Amino acid sequence: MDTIFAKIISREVPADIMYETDQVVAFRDINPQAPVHVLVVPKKWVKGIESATSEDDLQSLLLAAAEVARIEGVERSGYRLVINSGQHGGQTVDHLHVHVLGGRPMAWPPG
Ligand code: DGP
Repeated sequence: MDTIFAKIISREVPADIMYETDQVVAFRDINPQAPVHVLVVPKKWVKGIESATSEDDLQSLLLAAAEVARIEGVERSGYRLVINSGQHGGQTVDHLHVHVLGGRPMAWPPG
């Protein structure tokens, strides 16, 4: 499915890509909610975590998110990984992605 993230992966739409592997692309969120706010996106389209299967490489996705946190220098101070799913989850782009949020304390529970 051709979402905005597919266009970022194919470089049709510019983004601040700060990390890439054969499996994922990571780029800065256009509307950052924290000093560090990076989206980690699988190159292979998956609509969301609710439709992911064991065929999808979720391990690479999560390990890439942890690597992004390391690169951004928030590993020691701490950070949050978020996957929004569906309407109540606040998902606005139908292409699975992990938010890496850091650089400030995070509230719990989320609003
Ligand atoms: P979610 O609500 O979990 O589906 O998050 C989607 C995020 O994608 C949201 O925080 C804003 C971000 N976003 C949407 N369009 C673009 C874009 O064109 N470029 C970048 N860098 N981020 C985008």
